[in-house]
Amino acid sequence: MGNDLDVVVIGAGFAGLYMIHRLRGLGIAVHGLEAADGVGGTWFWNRYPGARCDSESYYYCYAFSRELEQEWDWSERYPGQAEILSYLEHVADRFDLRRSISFSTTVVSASWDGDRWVVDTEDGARWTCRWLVTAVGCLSSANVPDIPGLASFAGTWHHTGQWPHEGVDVAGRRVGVVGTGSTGIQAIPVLAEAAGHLTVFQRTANFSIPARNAPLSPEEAAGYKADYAAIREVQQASTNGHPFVVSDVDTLALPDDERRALFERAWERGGLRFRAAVRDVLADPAVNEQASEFIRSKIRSTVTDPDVAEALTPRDHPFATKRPPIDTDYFETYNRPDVSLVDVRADPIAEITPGGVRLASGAEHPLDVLVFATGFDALSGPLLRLGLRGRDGLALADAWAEGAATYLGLGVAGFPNLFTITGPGSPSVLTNMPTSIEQHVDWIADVVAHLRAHDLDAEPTPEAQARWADHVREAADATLLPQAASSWYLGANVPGKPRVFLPYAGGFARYRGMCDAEAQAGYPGFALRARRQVA
Ligand code: N01
Repeated sequence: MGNDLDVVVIGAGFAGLYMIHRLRGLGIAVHGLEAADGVGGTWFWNRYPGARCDSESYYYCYAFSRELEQEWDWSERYPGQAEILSYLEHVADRFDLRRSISFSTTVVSASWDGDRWVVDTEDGARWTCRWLVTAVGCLSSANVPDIPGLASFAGTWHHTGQWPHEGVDVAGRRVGVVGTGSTGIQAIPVLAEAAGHLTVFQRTANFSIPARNAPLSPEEAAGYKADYAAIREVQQASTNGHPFVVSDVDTLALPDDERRALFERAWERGGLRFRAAVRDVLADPAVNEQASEFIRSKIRSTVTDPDVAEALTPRDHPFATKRPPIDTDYFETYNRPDVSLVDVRADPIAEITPGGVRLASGAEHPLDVLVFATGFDALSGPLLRLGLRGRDGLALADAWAEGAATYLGLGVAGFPNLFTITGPGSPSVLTNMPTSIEQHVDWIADVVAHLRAHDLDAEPTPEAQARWADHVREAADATLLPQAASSWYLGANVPGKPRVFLPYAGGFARYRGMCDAEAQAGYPGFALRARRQVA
């Protein structure tokens, strides 16, 4: 294998694996570069206790192979990290993908030299290619808060997204968790089971819906397999890539008892389906407040100490304007005598000491293990750390100084022949990721085949990119999503990051239609240039 290729794909998670498979099927010379020593992406790195998918197993998987769909057996309603990793390892073997991937190979820079991409890796190797495809995930750049004194901590600390493969021994120890997003909410009940004492440092109370995880019965699994064609159709026509039909019931018009019964049924069913059970929940503040108040009432009735219940009750953002977590016994965990909640909005963390955490008030919390469930530099972060330089040496960090801007989330003006799977400005994190990934991969495979057939280079025009930025903003503003001021959707969780609403909130089906129209019209949003003839 030479290092000069048609396409280099960076990353070997859901996106990279399928991209390699698709391009190989078109007879295109492709190779993947992966920092980890195995496939899996998110599911390789996120091995924290309780790591599990919030989408249900029967649709958190590839749809491109009918055989794969029928062969693979999921064991639970929501697949755990280890099971998803096994699935992706199976995919890599079944489609013989490993021979097209270099593992333990971290990209440190990639530059367009006027003719090709030149990709340098940490091990000193150099790769060149005509098209560069990023498959680096949206949530792969860990955000560890810059808290004074962390280096002095005498215990061990870990970010959930970089969890040691050998695990962390918390048995009988004093464990602290910073962060109550989806990750913290999954990890806290599991850590509490093993730890001697668990202290949760909460800055923002969060809404959460019970997952209602359970083993998948053989009958359920067989039913899904028999229904896959219909399931996939609903996903493709949906707003979020989930196979749920959003309710058409006007909850504002319902009598109180009927509305409560509707919410109760959705609560009992659990999971992200709760959101779909409430029409207009992200469009109408009055509807949202009904759903928010219902969840608040559940927190009050679950948590026995009224002060703790109040501290856990979200009041600063409408339900689902931050990515809604789903949980197993999250609120119940605060009834344990060995779990304490510390409100670090009222009394912020001042420093980490050798012995634990000290708050602004001077209160000390002694700890042996500190867990940062503090999220990620989302969507733009994984791309920025690749060291990308486009035409005339333009650095991506400079191009995005005012915030990430793309055309359709698929490419960036000034960066020829670069395609970004689930990049900023695409529906990505607002959807079921494998569904969005497959749509992007198929679209990119088609455009690469087109460019190759016609010997063209392509990059988004600045005009198309500016129009798309306006549309992404309008789509977000048509919802309640921007109301969550501290949301990572806005980049608000990373100090200094420009506040731009990053994912496209206009809906998956609508977005897919726009991508298809772009291709059918011959890519009018891209400047297509005949290849420079190299002597
Ligand atoms: O990260 P987050 P996450 N001091 O950014 C707090 C996906 N996911 O890893 O809200 C104190 O949501 C921060 O507080 P605040 C899913 O898309 C998927 O939990 O900024 N606290 C917040 O509570 C999800 O949305 C699955 O005030 C600090 C928390 O840390 C996304 O990943 C499972 C702090 C971060 O929450 C990210 O979720 C898990 C500080 N300095 C995650 N800095 C599955 O489907 C941050 N916080 C499997």
